[in-house]
Amino acid sequence: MKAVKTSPDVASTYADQVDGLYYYLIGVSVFFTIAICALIIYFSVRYRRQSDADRPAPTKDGKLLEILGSVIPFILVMIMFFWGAKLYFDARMPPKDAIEILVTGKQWMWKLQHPNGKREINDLHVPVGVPIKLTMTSEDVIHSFYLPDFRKKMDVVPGKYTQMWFKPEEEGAYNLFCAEYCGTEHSLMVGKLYVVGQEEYEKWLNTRWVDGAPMANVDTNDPVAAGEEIWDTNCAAACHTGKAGAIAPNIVDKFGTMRDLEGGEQILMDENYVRNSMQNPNEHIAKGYPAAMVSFKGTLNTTQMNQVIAYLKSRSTADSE
Ligand SMILES: [Cu+2]
Repeated sequence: MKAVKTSPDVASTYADQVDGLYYYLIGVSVFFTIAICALIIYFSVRYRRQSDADRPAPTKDGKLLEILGSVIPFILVMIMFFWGAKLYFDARMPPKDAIEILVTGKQWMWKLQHPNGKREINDLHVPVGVPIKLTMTSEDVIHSFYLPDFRKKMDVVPGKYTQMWFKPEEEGAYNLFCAEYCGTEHSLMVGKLYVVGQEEYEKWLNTRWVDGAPMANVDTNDPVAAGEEIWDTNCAAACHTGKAGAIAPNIVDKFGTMRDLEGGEQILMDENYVRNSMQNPNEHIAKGYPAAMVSFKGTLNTTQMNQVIAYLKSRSTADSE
């Protein structure tokens, strides 16, 4: 008989941990559901009107019962809380040595870009044993990047960046889904994650040819160089110069640092801050400078904004994150 599959394959130790918590939740729920149902049935038979069971006066003082009735559920739910919180924090904090891959969701495909600029559509190649950080955004509606075998899922939202990470531990091909209904062809917004050996990944990353045949959907375009060009041609180099009398602060090497704002607040210069500043420059005004920047909303597309961010990251002198 074919075994019934109760969950997707397990592709990482994190997936095992999520399953552990999941089974704990199911176990607690099933235990109490059965216990409560069984007691309801037992009591309704035992103490039915016609039965001659003992019916002593109600207990007024049940301290032990009260303490057990509070402490046991408290312990059970605190286990859920701390276990869940630990897994949540693990999932939210990518390791520093992670390879960063840019993900753009679009009706109805996944566009992916590797650190050297190599691009793929709906396929994602990653090396085994190395943490992979995904920095994700959408060109249209909300999508959700879902790797069921890794028990990792994160919304991909237009106008901002979200992140998720995973560590592939075994070579193989895994499913990649969009898990947020995003239009008529949502169900076709699927892809494959290919976990390959380190050497194979390097080779794959640095060649446009595999087995003598050109690979589909491959396009290399160095995002840092492209970002620098955009930076230089869009007044950024003339405004954010750092020279005396400049109308904007010199931020070219400041990615990952805290920036002072008018009004005394500080803000971290991260992907979301840079992107938001390009689109809504007057939302956060740098301390000591006029609100003089123009918006690049509609002028720069998602890819170009990603390139500008890649350039600023490459120039950063901060110990990033
Ligand atoms: Cu989608």
